[in-house]
Amino acid sequence: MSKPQALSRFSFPVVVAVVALSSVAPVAAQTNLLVNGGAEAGLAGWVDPLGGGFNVSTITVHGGTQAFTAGVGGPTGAHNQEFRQDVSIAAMATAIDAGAITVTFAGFGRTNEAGGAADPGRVVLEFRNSAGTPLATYDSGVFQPFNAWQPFREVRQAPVGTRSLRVRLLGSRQVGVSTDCFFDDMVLHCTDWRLVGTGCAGASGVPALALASPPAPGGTYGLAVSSLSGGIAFMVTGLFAQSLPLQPLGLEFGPACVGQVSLDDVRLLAQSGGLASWSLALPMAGGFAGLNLRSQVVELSAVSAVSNVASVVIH
Ligand SMILES: [Ca+2]
Repeated sequence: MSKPQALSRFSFPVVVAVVALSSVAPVAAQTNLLVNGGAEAGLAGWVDPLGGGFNVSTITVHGGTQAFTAGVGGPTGAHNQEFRQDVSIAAMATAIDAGAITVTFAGFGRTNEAGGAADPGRVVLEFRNSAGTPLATYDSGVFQPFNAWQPFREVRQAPVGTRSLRVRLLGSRQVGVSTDCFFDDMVLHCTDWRLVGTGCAGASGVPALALASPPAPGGTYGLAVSSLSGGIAFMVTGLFAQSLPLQPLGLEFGPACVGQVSLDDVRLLAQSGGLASWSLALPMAGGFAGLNLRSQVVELSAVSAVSNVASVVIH
């Protein structure tokens, strides 16, 4: 009997052959939950709750041709300014309340100083519930050293009950007529990570996945693997789900063993004491936004096994 086409794709020689190929090609455009995070559309998407004025600079810019600046506004002398944007993530409520959503907020800010007078700039991210009450807050602190762009980046699990994210650009001055702090190239992402599907047992039980570091854009996504049994173990990562019974392959898989991930990226795992680790650097731009990245361990042994599946969607 000839082997079905779908099974030949998952045969052992093929698995071995693709071990050395290891990159999941970026195939989707970057999305950003923030509207106009880089000031290229002027002041669009943001509001000025204090009425203190907020401007766009075309001189002090990090990326593109414009950046936000508190700038000229309000009375001469001491003055506070704020520019903010609210992003609803209520559509992810179920995943948020299951602890599955991690928020990444990143960008660049700058505080200028002249003659001993600095105009401090900083950003705040609030995780707000349905009543608008902050449940958690990230504060970048004042951007420094002064007179140079400083990167900021926060990766944090959304607290249960979070329904919106408020990004606040804050500037203040003590003297003069201009608040010389700047903000540019800001991105906001939500990442949904969870375990799905079921594995099948090898000699040491069912291989299990756990989150080692969250899959934040611009960061390193890490998984920890346990309950391996000293065989040849691979992490299979793909962009599509499948349901492929493995027992017919004749590689000591039992009837409960199902391949649940497309074979876009396969890496051999070095294991010690039944444990292994795996990681994948995620791009900040042009990356995985909107895609479903799935990972599953396959271990070939006297009793072959597979793990459950780690599933990631970046919004
Ligand atoms: Ca810009």
